Amino acid sequence: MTKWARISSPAYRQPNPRMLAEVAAGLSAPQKELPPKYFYDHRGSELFEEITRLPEYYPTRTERALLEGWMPTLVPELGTRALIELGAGSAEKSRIILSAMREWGNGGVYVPIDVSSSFLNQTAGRLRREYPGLRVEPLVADITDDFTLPHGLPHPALYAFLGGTIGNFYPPAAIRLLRRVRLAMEPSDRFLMGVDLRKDIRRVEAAYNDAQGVTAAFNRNMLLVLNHELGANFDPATFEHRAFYETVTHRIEMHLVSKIDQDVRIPGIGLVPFVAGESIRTEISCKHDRGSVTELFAAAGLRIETWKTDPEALFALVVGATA
Ligand code: AVJ
Repeated sequence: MTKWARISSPAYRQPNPRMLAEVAAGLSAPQKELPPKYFYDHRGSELFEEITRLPEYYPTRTERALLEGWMPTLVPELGTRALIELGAGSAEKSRIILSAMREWGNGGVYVPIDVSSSFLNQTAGRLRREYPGLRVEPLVADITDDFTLPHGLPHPALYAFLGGTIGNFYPPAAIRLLRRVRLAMEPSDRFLMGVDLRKDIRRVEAAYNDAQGVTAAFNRNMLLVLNHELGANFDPATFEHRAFYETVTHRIEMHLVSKIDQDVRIPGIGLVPFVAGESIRTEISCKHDRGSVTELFAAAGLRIETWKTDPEALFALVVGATA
């Protein structure tokens, strides 16, 4: 096959075997489910950026204000020489930490890790121009999978997992991820995590049911990702966005609800039947408090060193150290 033929051939002709297996397993479960990482193709990443600017979506701007207030003192206190960021995306908030590293007078190393190579490489190029003294070493990896953290970085290193993305993980998976970070940490290293906090249900539900329908478009985009990557024939117009808070488990659940009885075809999987009203769970977003984070950390060999929230206690930034 020529190079050109390979480029013009649609993605689904060579489906990612891991994706195919995850989708097959998720759509054959009694409660159909898909991993939220499949929101983030280029369009999905754009839609998420749009979500972060919505008036209802408080997490991003709250976390940013916390970072702006704290990083200029925390980074010199820790003496941070390397920043390793899990799920970096557009690295918008990383700049706050990188600027503090530069102020503090150290060139340093930045390792942004993300599943989406498209956003990652764009970001890496831009950051190299903006921070000439910085070594930028992007890593394309799936942090929900067995990924390897880089070795040989200068210490103290700061591992960062921002945005409240830990909320996407069921507790056992969250603990596995935190353990992986813990194993890479030396005693002088720290872990900085953003967590969305438990609060008035109406406030949380509004953040996932915005008036402009951007979250609904973001949710439905996952079906387009499946169409493109696997050659599925989902019609997004036949699925409705639904997001609600589960009080027992303290989490938002996002679903796509089929409006009709239908069979969807996915090459390599077959026909996936839906009855009207049946849903696919596309995301959980767990909300935390200091107690629940203490438990997750303890299970991973970490302890909370510092816990900081905004005045309304909407969101927290946590610094973890090895226990
Ligand atoms: C990127 C996982 C933190 O859970 O709030 C936003 C994703 N989903 N609106 C979140 C999301 C719907 C977001 N995280």
